[in-house]
Amino acid sequence: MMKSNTRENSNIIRAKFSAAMSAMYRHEVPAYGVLISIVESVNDEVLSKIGAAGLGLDTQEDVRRISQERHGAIRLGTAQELSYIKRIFAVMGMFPVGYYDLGQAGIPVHSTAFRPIEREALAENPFRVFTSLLRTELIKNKAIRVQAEAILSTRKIYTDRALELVHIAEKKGGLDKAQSNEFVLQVLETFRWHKHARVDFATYQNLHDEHRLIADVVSFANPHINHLTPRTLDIDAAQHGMEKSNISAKAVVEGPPKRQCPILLRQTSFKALEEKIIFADVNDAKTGNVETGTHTARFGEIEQRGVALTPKGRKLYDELLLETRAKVTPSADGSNATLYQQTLIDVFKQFPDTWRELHDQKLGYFRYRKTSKYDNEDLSDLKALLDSGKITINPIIYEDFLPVSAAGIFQSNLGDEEGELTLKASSRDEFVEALGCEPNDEFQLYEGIQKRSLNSLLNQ
Ligand code: OOG
Ligand code: NI
Repeated sequence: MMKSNTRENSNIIRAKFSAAMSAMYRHEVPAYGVLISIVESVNDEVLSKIGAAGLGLDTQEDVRRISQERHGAIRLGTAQELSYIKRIFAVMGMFPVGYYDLGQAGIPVHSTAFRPIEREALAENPFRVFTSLLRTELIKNKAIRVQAEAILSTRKIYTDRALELVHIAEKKGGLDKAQSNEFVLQVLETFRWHKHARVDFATYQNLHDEHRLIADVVSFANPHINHLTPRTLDIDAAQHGMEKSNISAKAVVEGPPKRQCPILLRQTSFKALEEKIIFADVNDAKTGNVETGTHTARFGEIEQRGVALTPKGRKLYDELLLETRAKVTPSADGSNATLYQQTLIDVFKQFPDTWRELHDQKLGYFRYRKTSKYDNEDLSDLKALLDSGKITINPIIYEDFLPVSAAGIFQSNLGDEEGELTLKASSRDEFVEALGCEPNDEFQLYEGIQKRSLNSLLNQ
């Protein structure tokens, strides 16, 4: 077989894609480049203080890759766009996981996360894309709804060549190196920012009056990537770094509080930029004037991840978050941010904060490793084996998203005046139909990793 025909591993295609997105976004949004340097210096400092071992980093993890992007986000307009993106991401080894109903928070989208699902693939390159689908049925004004759907139905967000390469990959079971390089460049076009809107000023205004997000999805020729998110080892330090660099940071860090044993996901972002756009009814025949306006959609975000929780752990997390928010609702202007953080810390004292408690109470997922003391023991009493140091545990990192946090990220980038929509109940079935399959269940994936690690003890 000729070497040039060798298939490129999907992990490599994903890594190339994530690097290409990063370069493009830094160029498009210079503040994002500043954010990356803040994250890099915070991470360097943490690593030099406590080292990779102190962080309990996965042994497969490459320290040099710590500050790289972990996720991005896009918002699609039609079922067909979603079903195509599923096929495009599959070529990169990314599959839909989870269903997020943002409607509950007054945001007219529902979402899934396309991500690698195998542990080895995650370790290779964990890049994922939070992918939302606009729910046009929520547009109250019927004429505008019909118009928005008509506008969306005529756009083509993927290049012909990108789709051709998807077909080739599906037929041949992959792409060769040259094809995969071309594929990455072609797919990048879908996420590029274009300052030319596809609609005129009046239409933009009408869409915007319904909801800012509706204008963001419908007015443009393609679903520009709206943020990228590198991983930080100390999100509180990075948040301070943003404030010091005059980057307008979101008022509160979303998710659980700072803890000894990090759980799930903590996130913060800088506010979306106001960018100049040019409307479609551009040239005034007499004056030659171009009708311009501004649009806010694109921002930067950072994240810090902890252990994945079991359904029992997740239930406790949801309850404690609710309890916190019943006491203090974080206001968009940040005026009660300190009180909110303090309340969060206090309420979360109810959440056990050692790995052993999280493990023993079945609140989190872990991988097991045998130590030199282990000698083919019976695995029925894991606690005894852990007590005697015959086996040890490592947290399995959470790879997904949190709906309340996601809503907070959306909202901080939409302006404070939103929340007008009265939303119908979620429509998971519709989303699944548009996607063309059931998304993977995140709990099953983590449980599978934990089980396999247990089984591999037997075979070691
Ligand atoms: C997605 C917001 C959600 C996250 O990290 O929770 C998200 C969007 O603004 O399109 O990315
Ligand atoms: Ni995000």
